[in-house]
Amino acid sequence: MNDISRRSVLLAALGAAGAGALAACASGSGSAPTLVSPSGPAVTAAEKKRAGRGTVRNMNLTAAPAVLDLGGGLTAESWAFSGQTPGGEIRVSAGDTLAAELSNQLPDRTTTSLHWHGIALRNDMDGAPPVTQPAVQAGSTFTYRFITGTPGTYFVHPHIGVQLDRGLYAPLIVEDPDEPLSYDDEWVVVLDDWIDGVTGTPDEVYAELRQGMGAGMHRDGLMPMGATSDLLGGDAGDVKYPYHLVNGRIPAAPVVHRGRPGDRVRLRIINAGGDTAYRVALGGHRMTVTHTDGYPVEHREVDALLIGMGERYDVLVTLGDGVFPLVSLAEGKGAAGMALVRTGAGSAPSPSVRPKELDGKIVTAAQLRATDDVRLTSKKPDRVHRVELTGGMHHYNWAINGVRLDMSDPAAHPLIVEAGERVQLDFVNRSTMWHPMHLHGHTYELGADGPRKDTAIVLPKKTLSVVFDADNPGQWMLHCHNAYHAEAGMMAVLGYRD
Ligand SMILES: [Cu+2]
Repeated sequence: MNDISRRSVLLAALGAAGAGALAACASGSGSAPTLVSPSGPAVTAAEKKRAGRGTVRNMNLTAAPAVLDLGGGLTAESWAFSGQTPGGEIRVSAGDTLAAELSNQLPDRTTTSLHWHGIALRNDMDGAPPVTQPAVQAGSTFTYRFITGTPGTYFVHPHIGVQLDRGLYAPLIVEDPDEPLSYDDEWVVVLDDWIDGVTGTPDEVYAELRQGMGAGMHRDGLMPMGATSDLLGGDAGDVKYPYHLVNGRIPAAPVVHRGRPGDRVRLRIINAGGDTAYRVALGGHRMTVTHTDGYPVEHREVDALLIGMGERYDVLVTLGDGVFPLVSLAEGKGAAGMALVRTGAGSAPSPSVRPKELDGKIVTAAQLRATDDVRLTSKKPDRVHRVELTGGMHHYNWAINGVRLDMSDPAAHPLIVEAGERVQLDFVNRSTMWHPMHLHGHTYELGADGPRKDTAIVLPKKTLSVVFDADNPGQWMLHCHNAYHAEAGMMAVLGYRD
């Protein structure tokens, strides 16, 4: 079958019978082996093994156009869940069954999905069309139903195009019924880089980027050369955002967290940005890092964190007396977002404040260690995949192992694993830019005893090795969490052999 007719067959199969049909069709395409079907018996069996508590938590998320109030009189026409960004916090207990109905009210026949970022859930609820399900059509609904597993800090966002860079995201907190940490209060902090409805849409930004640097990146929306960061090993990002938000607000009209002096607060910090790593500090405070990407780490005191797109960090702080800025510096880009903590009298700091902690002790994931209870047993890997991160700005041809993912046939070049294997992925960054590499459905371990994570920064020209146990059968996306790099093709399918 030639490429074009094979594609039409695949698309027809998708439309007719969904992801199962796609898997069956892809398996007949010659060199590619047969993969576990996202809705097949192996996936059902894995879900049965999950320790569900029987409690079902029903909720609705409506993806629709919204005029968002970003504060200070600034509004932006965008797309959001239930009219606000971030969308309303989703909070469940580990073992609850989450039943979330997505209603797609987006304009212009835009399809969408919900991806439960970081959750090791059943494959057919992972929300990554066309691999795990057909895209949810405009005007229709789809109910995601799955048992939530490991407690921690997660978020939900669409997995289509560059929709992540709209206002379509919401925090997802899975509480531990036997929470070992003690604290007085919690504060969920969602960071985002904002352009939609201000100087252009994310789709317009992507169209410009796709022309490559050769065509000249003249538009205001694009990052001129010179966004560099030592922490990120050079080039910091592709897009110049007019605003950086903390919990949906600009620094001139910040969200305020109120507490009492001496309160011990757990901050759950989520980077929902499209193209920005943030350096985060709370003025006048040190932070104790307790978790990253939902999993506990040996506690470390830091002044500031570096958090790439898709990463999450939990920290504990003991609040001082007064008013303090929580600043999210757009790493290498100069601008920043801000929120405030208020425990007493005092005037708010200037929106352009840069607390000295931003230049203090910064701990990155590479320096953290998993706690004993979540560290993987040491074991020789059964399989090693070399995952080269390739491409560049000139042709905007971001890829994995030189192959840009073709969404009309995503499983054409899968990275194969088998259930029960210990798998090692060697991320070899051959490009001159950093990439936050995200694996769906699993939480890998960095190096021999590093933190458990699902998204990790791979610096330019460096190699990062991660290991995981292949214990969640299906077809899982492995990709850069830069929304524009992923859309350009820096994405692959990691598939379990059937
Ligand atoms: Cu990337």
